[in-house]
Amino acid sequence: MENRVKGRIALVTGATSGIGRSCAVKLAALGADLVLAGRRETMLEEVAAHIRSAYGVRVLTLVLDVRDSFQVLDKLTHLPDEWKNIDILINNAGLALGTEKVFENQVEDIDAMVDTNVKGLLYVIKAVVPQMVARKAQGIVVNLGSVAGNTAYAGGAVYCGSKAAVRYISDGLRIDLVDTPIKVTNIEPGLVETEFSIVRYKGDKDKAKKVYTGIDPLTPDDIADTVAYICNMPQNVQIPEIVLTPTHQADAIYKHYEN
Ligand code: NDP
Ligand code: 8X3
Repeated sequence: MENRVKGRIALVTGATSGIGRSCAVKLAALGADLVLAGRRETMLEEVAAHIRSAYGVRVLTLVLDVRDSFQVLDKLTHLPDEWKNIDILINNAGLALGTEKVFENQVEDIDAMVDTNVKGLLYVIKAVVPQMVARKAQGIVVNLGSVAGNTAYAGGAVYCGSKAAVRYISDGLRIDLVDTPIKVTNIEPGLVETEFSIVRYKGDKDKAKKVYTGIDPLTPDDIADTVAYICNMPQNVQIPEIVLTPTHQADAIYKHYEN
């Protein structure tokens, strides 16, 4: 397959860990220059240092909380000239918090999920897509949805609702960009072993580990390979959505665990 990523500028949000980190490494391996964003500065610098030394591409780090609209718009619309033409946006920052019934969810958890997964994703789109449109770029927007956006499950109403929003925001964005060369994909993974469940269970690593034990989950590299595939498609091919699950997961609810 032709390499259509080399020399392009990619922004990855949530690049400090998991899927975002793997996407950053994969895109760098293909020769993209990277803008890496996340809140944890030390981890961001560690990822950037690894990528610079392993792949020799240019990397700019941005300590950024996507929930903060001012920060997102200010930092992403005032990039140095050599960075401002972002061609590929991997809109990945996101999280789940808690598994309570929806009427028992903590207010802070509701706010964090909606503010990050929905509003943060929209702020980043608002900051990045206009320059793609203005320069008639062959841009690519990849949003991280989830199988949770297609089927609600017990204890996941807010998270599932936020990922359903990502699905419809992706569809709406694709419609709004239909007269441009910009392509929009919603990736909808099932279980991927990352820090996701440690965050959801608020640091309880034993509980988090059980989510992935006995089911041979997807890895962040599986998602990064898919992102590379999407970005390498010829210009006439758009992939509106891709659902990926581990072999023993049928959808957001039906899963088979080996004992
Ligand atoms: P991780 O917890 O490993 O990574 C989440 C990333 O999001 C981190 O880099 C974190 O960085 C960043 N992030 C969280 N909140 C913010 C914020 N307010 N501002 C900026 N960055 C933020 O989880 P995953 O890699 O699994 O998750 C990545 C995406 O994939 C999420 O959108 C998630 O919903 C989605 N997804 C995950 C699946 C899974 O099973 N793991 C399946 C389907 C979708 P930092 O803390 O440094 O800010
Ligand atoms: C993450 C996948 O099934 O844990 O989006 O909600 S799941």
